[in-house]
Amino acid sequence: MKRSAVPLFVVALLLLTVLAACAPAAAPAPAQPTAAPAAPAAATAKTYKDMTLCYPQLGAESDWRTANTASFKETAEKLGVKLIFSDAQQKQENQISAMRACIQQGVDVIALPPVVETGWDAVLTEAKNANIPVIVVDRSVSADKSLYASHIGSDMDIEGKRAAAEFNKMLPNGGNILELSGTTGSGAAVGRARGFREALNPNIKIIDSQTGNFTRAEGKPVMEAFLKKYAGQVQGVFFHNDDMAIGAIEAIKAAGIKPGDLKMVSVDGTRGGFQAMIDGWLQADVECNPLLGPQVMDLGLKLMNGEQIVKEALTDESVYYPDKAKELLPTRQY
Ligand code: GYE
Repeated sequence: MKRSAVPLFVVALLLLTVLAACAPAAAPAPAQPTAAPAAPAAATAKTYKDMTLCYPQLGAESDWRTANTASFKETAEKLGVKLIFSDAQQKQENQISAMRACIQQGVDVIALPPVVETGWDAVLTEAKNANIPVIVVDRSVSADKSLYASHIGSDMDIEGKRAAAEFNKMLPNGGNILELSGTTGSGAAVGRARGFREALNPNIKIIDSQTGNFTRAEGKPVMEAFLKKYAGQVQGVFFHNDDMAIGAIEAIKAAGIKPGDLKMVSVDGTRGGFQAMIDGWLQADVECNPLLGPQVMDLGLKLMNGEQIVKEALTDESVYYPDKAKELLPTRQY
């Protein structure tokens, strides 16, 4: 007998229709697109263009500082960061009021280059209470580490030790030296003086130490006074920065002293310092890098996105000498 003429696929189709009709009508298919989980929060990560960064610069006392300011301004411009910049003219109270204005404004991040180490607890607490992270830049603060997010800058103690090592090499039989130190109470001056004393050979005596406030204008008269007082009694001078060295060199020249008569070491490695090495005045210049803008803004963005950042980021630095000064000078960025 011949089988039914109804093709198999028609039977299958009929069966499917019956099954579909029997399915519970009260369960409409869920609307797929709206039921999908919301986009992950990472999609809203902040970018540099969202950042308002407060930089209450401590002053404009040196070429180092000028380069540091330029680094912040140029980096902000390049990245699209909104920078609130001020110049405290080396006065802590000005830095504190600039910080308070930034807290009031509700900035995203404050980067603080503290003129001195102490006296920051109150304003750092105010920033913390306002949930504004503070990155301490360049010099250090003595405040509790819980009051700021991170510190980025140079190891000033190591810089002092590097300078001492130069005198140890140049004065193997000992001698008397002078110190022209930076701003009293600043992390840079405290650290450099401490490291220097720790590493200096005991046969080398620091017979006097006076501040020149990191400026050329103050370095010169301090050196003049030194030369009047200690003429013929000293073999060297340690300068806490190049600007004071440059100011002092004017006084040294005026006193008829020739390059090399006094052994001199400075800190920073600015173009002016390089020129002083080329001219024979400085026998070594300990590097201190001011170009901190990119690293600070990178850390700031990480903080805005709730990422973990390092508590202490120290800059990698070295020592420059006269033999390479001429060749390197054109490549120096500050
Ligand atoms: O060495 C000096 C400047 O804090 C590292 O400050 C900075 C120092 C720098 O005035 O030139």
